[in-house]
Amino acid sequence: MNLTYELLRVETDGPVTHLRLNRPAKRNAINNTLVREIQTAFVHLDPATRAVVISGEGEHFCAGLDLSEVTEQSVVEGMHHSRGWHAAFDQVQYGPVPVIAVLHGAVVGGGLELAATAHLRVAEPSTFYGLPEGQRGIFVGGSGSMRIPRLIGVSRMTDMMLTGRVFDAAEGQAAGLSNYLVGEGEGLAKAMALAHKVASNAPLSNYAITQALPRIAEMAPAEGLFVESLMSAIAQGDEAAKQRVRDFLEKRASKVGKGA
Ligand code: 1HE
Repeated sequence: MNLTYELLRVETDGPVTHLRLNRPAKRNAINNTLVREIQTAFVHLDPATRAVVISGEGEHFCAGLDLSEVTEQSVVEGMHHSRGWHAAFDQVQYGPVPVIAVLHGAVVGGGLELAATAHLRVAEPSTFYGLPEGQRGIFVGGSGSMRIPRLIGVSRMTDMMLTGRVFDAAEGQAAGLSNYLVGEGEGLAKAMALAHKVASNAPLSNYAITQALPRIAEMAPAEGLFVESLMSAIAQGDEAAKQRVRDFLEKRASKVGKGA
């Protein structure tokens, strides 16, 4: 399928698809076009894609919701608008492959909601995290209340929303907003390297990690353990798993180590 995008730049590097929010003049603020394009890109990922990297063009990752689109919205339109973001972001989190976000500059409001939807986050020192919804008189609507507390807890998110507290990159790393904190300008290279590493895993393992793990973590323990057994039996039954285990036993695979 030949898809063209107005506000997204899509590039491929072997098994890795790189999606770049491409609206730098508006700090990559997410308007209706961009949210639909994000959804479309994930629905129509090339079947050869094994991992996705998402980044932002310009000085900032993303300034959140395009505020120029909310002023004239009715209550019911607001509800549909929010549900539209949920549909798009669910497609990111529950799409076929792991997603790694590269963060720099502003990661605020809906931009933080998008970042929280990725499976891993790599931040540069310029990154700052904010949830200015409280100050704007609105509330998170792009899944932030569901996803952000799972990264940093309800208490920290409450502080960010009530007081407008902004976390810098180091505070975000300590709080769990980013998985990796790298040097300025090094985020994309790090994310691409991680994506290639992730892409070399057995696809079914990656699928279990991104799809089964977060669901099991939400289940009551007895149900979670049962689903874990199902998932592990399915994964180990796959030929890719059998080959990888044989490779280790026959000394062809790498050992576990810090440099691995
Ligand atoms: C925007 C937006 C936006 C920039 N909607 N137009 N998000 C916010 O409350 C964040 C609002 N933005 C900012 O605080 C700042 O723009 C930044 C810290 C992100 C960047 O500052 P700076 O100095 O680099 O850029 P700027 O000069 O403020 O903005 C450049 C242009 O982008 C300017 O437009 P211009 O036509 O005057 O050039 C800004 O108006 C425009 N712009 N951010 C619309 N967000 C699903 S619910 C999610 C709820 C939320 O996300 S609420 C949080 C919204």
